[in-house]
Amino acid sequence: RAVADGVAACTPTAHRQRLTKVSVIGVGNVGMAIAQTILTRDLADEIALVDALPDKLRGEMLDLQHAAAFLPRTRLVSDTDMAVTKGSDLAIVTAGARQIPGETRLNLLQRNVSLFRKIIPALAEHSPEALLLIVSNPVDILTYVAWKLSGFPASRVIGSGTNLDSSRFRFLLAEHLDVNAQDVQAYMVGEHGDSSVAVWSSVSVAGMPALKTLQQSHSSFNEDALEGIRKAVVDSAYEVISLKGYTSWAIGYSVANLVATLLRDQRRIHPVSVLATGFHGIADDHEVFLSLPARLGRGGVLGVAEMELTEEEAKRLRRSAKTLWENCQLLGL
Ligand code: 6V0
Repeated sequence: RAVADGVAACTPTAHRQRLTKVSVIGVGNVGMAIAQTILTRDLADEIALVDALPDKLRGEMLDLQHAAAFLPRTRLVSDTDMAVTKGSDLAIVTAGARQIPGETRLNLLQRNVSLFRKIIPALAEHSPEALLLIVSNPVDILTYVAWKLSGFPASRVIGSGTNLDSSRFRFLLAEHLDVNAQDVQAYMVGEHGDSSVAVWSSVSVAGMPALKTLQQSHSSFNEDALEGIRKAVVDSAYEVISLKGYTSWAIGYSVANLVATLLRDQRRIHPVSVLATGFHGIADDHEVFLSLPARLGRGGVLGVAEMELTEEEAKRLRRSAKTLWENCQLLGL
C-alpha cells in the first residue's frame, strides 16, 4: 500500500509529454521484425499493430507485451480496424502478399495494389500529418501508389528502397576487405531489386575512396568482378528466401534505422525510394519513385543528394526509371 501510494504520489498526471506513435501495418515476418527492433531500440512510446488476421495479430501483440519487463516502456495496441493507428507520427506498411520462391517482385504488383486501396486512404484519414514508410514489394511502385492514394506531399512518402540492398553491399565489401561494415560507405541506388545500380565511384572505407585500392590490391577486381558483387547483392534476397522462405532480420534493422533518423530528426543520408523526377536525366514528366541518397529528418525527405554517376550508371538508372514508370502508368492512378 505504502509503495503504491508512493508511486501514485510521483505519477505526473497534468503535463503529459506528447508521445511518439508508430503504426506497423502487416504483422508478418517483416512487420514483426521491424516492430521488435523499434521496441528494443526504444524509438516509440506507442506502437499500433494492424493485420487482417485477428488471431495472429493478437498473438503477436501479446507475445511482445509479455517481454515488457525486459524492454523500455512502450504501449502496444492492435486491431484489424485502421482506426487504431489514429494520430500516428509514422506508419510503416509491410502488408502484402509475400514473394514466393522464384517470383519476381513485379509479379506481386497487382495483388498488392488492391490491398493498398484498402490500407492507404484509411491511414491518411486517421493520421493526416504522418510520415508513410512503405516496405511491401515491389516497393518503388507501391511507394508511388501510396503517394497517389494518400494525397500526401512526396516528402512524406518514402520507400525503404535500396537501404537494405546498400547494407548487403556494405556487408559483402566489408567481408572482401576484412573490415567493419560500418566503416564501409557504399550505395546501391535505383530500383530495389533486380536492376539496382551499385555506385562504385561512391565506395569508400573510413572516408578513403576504395575502388582504386581494391583494383590495385585485388588484381581480379575487373568490371566482371564488380558486376559479380552487384549481382551477389541482388541474389542475396533470393538466396535467403529460397533457404528460409522469407527475409526478416536485415529488413527489420534497416527499417528501424530509418525510423530513428526520421523520428529523431537525425538528417542522415539514406538511399531510399523518393520521387526521382528530373534527377540524373529522368524525364520531367515521369513521376517515378526509386532510390537515391536522401537526407531524412522529422519532416521526411529534406533533400536529395546529387551524386556523381558514371554515364553507364546513369543510363542504368534511367532504364529502371522508364520500366518503373511504364508499370505505374498501367495502374491508372
Ligand atoms: P507475410 O509474412 O506474408 O506478412 C504479410 C502480412 O500482411 C500478413 O500477416 C497478412 O495477414 C497481412 N495482410 C494482408 N492483407 C492485409 C490487410 N488488408 N491489412 C492488414 N494486413 C494485411 O510477408 P512478409 O512479412 O514476409 O513480407 C511482407 C512484405 O514485405 C512483402 O511484400 C515482401 O515482399 C516485402 N519485403 C520488402 C523488403 C524490402 O526491402 N522492401 C524486404 C523484405 C520483404
